[in-house]
Amino acid sequence: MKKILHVDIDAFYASVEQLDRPEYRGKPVIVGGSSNRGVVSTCSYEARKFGVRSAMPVALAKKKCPHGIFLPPRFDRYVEKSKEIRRVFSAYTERYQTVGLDEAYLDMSHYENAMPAAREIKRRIRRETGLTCSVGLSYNMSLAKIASDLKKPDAFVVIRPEQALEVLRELPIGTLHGVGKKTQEFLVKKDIHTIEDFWRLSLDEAVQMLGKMGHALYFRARGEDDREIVTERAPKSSSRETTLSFDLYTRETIAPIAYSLLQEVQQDIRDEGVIPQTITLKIKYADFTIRSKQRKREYGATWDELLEDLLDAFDYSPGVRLVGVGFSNFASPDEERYEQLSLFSWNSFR
Ligand code: TTP
Ligand code: MG
Repeated sequence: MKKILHVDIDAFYASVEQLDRPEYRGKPVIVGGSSNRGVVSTCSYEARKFGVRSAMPVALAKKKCPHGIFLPPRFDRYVEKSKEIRRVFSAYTERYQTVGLDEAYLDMSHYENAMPAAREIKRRIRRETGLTCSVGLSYNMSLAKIASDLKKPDAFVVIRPEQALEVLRELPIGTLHGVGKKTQEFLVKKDIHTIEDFWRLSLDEAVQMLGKMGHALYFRARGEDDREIVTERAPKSSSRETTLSFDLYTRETIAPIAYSLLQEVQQDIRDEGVIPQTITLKIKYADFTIRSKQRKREYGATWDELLEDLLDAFDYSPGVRLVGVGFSNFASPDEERYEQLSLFSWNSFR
């Protein structure tokens, strides 16, 4: 049996702000705005009491929590803290898989008893980084993540094999990794609200309804997940493109398509846990000639801004039939280069 630990820092950006500015501790801190079109990145648990949430417009957050402390994100600092956290992980296992900056799965199977080691990791993160985290320990990735989320913040939750079904039974279907907002809405329309409701479906029905993901979810709903922790480097580039149903001739009509591709490809790289340094915009014209241009991640620039800049660099008047957005030049989060990367904003794709 595998032993998997999932670690997730509590209110990550907001906690870093409270760590660096002690006068903000115990107060509702809301991080967001500036480079991310005015949405909340995250907020401290004190702010959550007022109903503030990630991805909420900052304007709405101000209504809900007028006395909140609103701060712009400082991505450099979050990347720095993320490195410190990873340093703790690597003292316990070589096999860990990061997701974004504040989350990771650790393979602890080499421990006879993983509990004391897991407790120590949690304590050391607290002591060495000043941040609290929630951890979940179980026998696969899906359950470890569910465990770490059950009693946030500052939680330590173990799900043993014999407890899995009982824990899963009552959880909302959206708790399962792989059920996004759209899938959840779709399932709720079919009167499937909880994981127990999902158990009603046969494997065939789940696949018919949700395709390949239905297959994975059928098993995850039953506490089965055979995914392995991926430590090796993911692909060297990642891109998305779309062929248009008719030619477009202006920047204004092409920009929204490019932005939505950017969001998709950001989601892809987030799933892969890699940090790109170069963004490419590719345009195929009506006569099938292809042009592409790249921008390197500059200090302080967001991907949105770099894409904006790339969009300015093309002539659209010959007519465009395909648009592509790609990332390349990946740095492993463990490499030194990672330190130099100025930001890794998730706001645009959550
Ligand atoms: P999460 O781990 O999802 O959230 P969190 O750490 O702030 O809070 P908790 O885990 O205690 O529920 O995301 C980690 C960081 O990612 C978060 O601090 C800010 C960033 N983020 C965004 O920028 N936009 C978002 O929509 C979300 C969910 C997170
Ligand atoms: Mg977190």
